[in-house]
Amino acid sequence: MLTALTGVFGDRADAVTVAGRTASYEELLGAAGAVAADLAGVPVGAFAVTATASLETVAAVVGGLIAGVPCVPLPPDAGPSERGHILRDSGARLLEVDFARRAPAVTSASASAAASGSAFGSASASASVEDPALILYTSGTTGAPKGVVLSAAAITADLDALAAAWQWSAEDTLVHGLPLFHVHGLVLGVLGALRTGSRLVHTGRPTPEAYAAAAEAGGSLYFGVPTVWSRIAAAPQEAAALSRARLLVSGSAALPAPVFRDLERLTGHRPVERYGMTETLITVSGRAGGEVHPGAVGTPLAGIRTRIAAEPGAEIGELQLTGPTLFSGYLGRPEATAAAYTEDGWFRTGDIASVGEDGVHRIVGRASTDMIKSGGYRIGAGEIENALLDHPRVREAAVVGVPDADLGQRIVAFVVADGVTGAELTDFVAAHLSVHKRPREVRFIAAIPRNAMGKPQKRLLLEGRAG
Ligand code: MCA
Ligand code: AMP
Repeated sequence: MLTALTGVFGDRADAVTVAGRTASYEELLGAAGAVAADLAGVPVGAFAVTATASLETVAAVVGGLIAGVPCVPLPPDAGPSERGHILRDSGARLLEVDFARRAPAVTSASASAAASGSAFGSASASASVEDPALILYTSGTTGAPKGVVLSAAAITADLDALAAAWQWSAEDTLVHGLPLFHVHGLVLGVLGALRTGSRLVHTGRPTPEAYAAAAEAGGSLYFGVPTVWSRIAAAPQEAAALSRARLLVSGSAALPAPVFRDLERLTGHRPVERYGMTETLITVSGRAGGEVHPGAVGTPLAGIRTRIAAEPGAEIGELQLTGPTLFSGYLGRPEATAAAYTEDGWFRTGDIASVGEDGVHRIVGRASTDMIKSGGYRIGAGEIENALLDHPRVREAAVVGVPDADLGQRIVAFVVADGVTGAELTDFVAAHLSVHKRPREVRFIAAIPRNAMGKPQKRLLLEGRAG
């Protein structure tokens, strides 16, 4: 990985700013070198870091790349259940990072020299680009989150394809305020900046005010999930500041057409939408300087092939794809990995899509009601249901995603329980899992409607036809 960064390690004093703290590449590499030295001292299969929006998290990830040890970023607000699961499942050792501690031997020049030894840039001669670089935990429809193993090869293939699609270069200043434990904020938002050599300004939180302030300071390329963009579109003054930007990019969930149009009106920019998954990285995107349309996610990136698995006569169906950006598998779950592919080796996204004659892709829905996207976070209904069932007063639980103007979908929990309030159940989930996984609404019902197999009939719940 660091090889790719070689050309960009300059003497820029303001290379990376996170939540108001700025570091040069020299300082970042020094702190990352200290992390790498720690990792070299105690052989571990993977290490975890509490992925706050901070320079420490950036140093940890880069340190892992130098050492050739995969990093597991932990959501900082993860409660004991989620945190415990991730640490146990990955076997990762939790590392504390002190940004002030530097390994003096690691300078930009020496990192570049070390990097030239292997494509990964690892200090270890045996490391390969096919080795795991990151393990990101993400929800499935049932059960606890799975570790998605991403190699340096997949990450670099994706970042290079995105750089070409968005004309992203060292001339850019990338601005975003997304969490550093998912693909969007971490892979694109941190490693993308390091690979292209663009300055990075992470705003801490993705608020309209922070994005506008970064525009005044020279921000050119902006990332956001649709919730971020709709909040910006609702703040005309802040939105107007983004007219100085070069490119606005939206992803992680569908950008509503009215938000697209409001952004165009307020900023003068038609936002570029792109589509991806933790398991595949970003695979389809609009192009800088190309035509972009509301509701469309563009065309496949370089090296990606897509197909629609549709019933005969139908034009929409499951989007399936192949390419160099795909994950190496779910950690320790060969059956789940195998189940994610068709027999002829295409990855099943679970998203329903259509492709126009011009090759432009549109995502029209998801195959399963058990996968919820709220604020751009992917949340499995099963994980929330299990957390609710851990509460002693809850007898039954069924969780669905309901359309929401701000979050895209909001989590609604239908529960059979007594002697407990909705607010108490919300707090219970927020405390055991992550805060963003909490139900925004709890509805008490007499019984969960089930089919003959005992499976909850969630469509009835969504249609309000359950008592
Ligand atoms: C409220 N809070 C609570 C509770 N209620 N805390 C504990 N218990 C409760 N019952 C507090 C929280 O602590 C937080 O405090 C505050 O309420 C707001 O939290 P929340 O409502 O969750 O935040 P939000 O403002 O609604 O967040 C909107 C957001 C966020 C900023 C857009 O959803 C976000 O960052 N989304 C990005 C997700 C993302 O990056 N996804 C990419 C996945 P405090 O304010 O103090 O913290 S990667 C992907 O999808 C693929 C690859 C792709 O295509 O990109
Ligand atoms: P995650 O695993 O968090 O990376 O979530 C991946 C899912 O996010 C995909 O399977 C899609 O359902 C959704 N997604 C990502 N980008 C878009 C987009 N531009 N439009 C619609 N859905 C998207």
